[in-house]
Amino acid sequence: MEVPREKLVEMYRKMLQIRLFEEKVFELYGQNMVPGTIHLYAGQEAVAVGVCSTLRKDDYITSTHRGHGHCIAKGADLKRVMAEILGKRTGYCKGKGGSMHIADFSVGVLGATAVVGAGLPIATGAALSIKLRKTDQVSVCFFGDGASNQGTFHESLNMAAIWQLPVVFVCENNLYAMGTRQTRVMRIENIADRAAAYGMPGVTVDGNDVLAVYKAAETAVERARKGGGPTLLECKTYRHKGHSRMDPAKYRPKEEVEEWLAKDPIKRLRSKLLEANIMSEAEMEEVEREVTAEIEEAVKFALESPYPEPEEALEDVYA
Ligand SMILES: Cc1ncc(C[n+]2csc(CCOP(=O)(O)OP(=O)(O)O)c2C)c(N)n1
Ligand SMILES: [Mg+2]
Repeated sequence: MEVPREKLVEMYRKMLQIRLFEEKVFELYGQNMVPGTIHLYAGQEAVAVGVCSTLRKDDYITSTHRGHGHCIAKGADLKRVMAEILGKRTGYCKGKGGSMHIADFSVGVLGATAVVGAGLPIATGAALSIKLRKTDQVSVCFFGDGASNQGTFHESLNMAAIWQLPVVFVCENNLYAMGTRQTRVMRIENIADRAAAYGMPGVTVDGNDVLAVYKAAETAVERARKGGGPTLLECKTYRHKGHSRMDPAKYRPKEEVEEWLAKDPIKRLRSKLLEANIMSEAEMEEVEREVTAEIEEAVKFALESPYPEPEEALEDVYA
């Protein structure tokens, strides 16, 4: 494998960090500690990690309602993400945004949003700002298959293409938008085919293979950084759980769920690293211990933090 060992170990660590972090969030939700709902990323970790592993700290990303993984992969602080999810004052939005509104400009996370498709024009605008400022940063937009049917998708891709903006559009095609299967709302199988309509490369990869995602993202990011314009990168993946915490996902055939659980991106990377003698079982256990400790620290920090006071409700509000 041409990817350096440290990079591979780091990717394994990040994917595990996202998975275990969210398992904790799920547990805390069950204890009624999480205001609002949560949309878990389990099963899709290879997309955020594969893509963000090709980015610099000063590159930008926009995220979605299913955004914990994107923010963690881009380097957001676990403590502040956890505190925000629990509605605490030490969180990224001082506890007033919650799970779907994490942003951290210091690591290039321009923001998660609950509005499906809203990240597309924001990432495109950030790419326009990069072009006007003449820096060599890159802007990346994560969005779902459902979002690719929003008008914002078409407007953003067209504009990015005509202006050759440094943006990579990463479609996480997990086959469903809430309970709606892609086949019910699209005549095409590969969303990347839509790139042709705007005159940019469209690439489809196995989104549960972190190395495949990494390689495709590396090509697209390099192209954008060198002034070559945008790319639409479609990553085929699957969410392990329902759409949100309230959804038992009864609309998915049992065999389909089993097939995708067997393609778990973390298990796959594990086997690859073991087979290629890049990491040993013992080294993996060590990484797991470290990650578990970091998450426990984040939970402790969040639980011990205060809630915002009612008087703070209107602070930081633009009017
Ligand atoms: C503009 C808008 N329309 C509808 C919704 C309700 N909604 C929330 S998530 C979602 C599905 C999104 O599907 P997709 O883009 O595939 O992302 P996924 O949930 O699969 O990650 C919908 C319709 C919304 N939040 N915003
Ligand atoms: Mg989807």
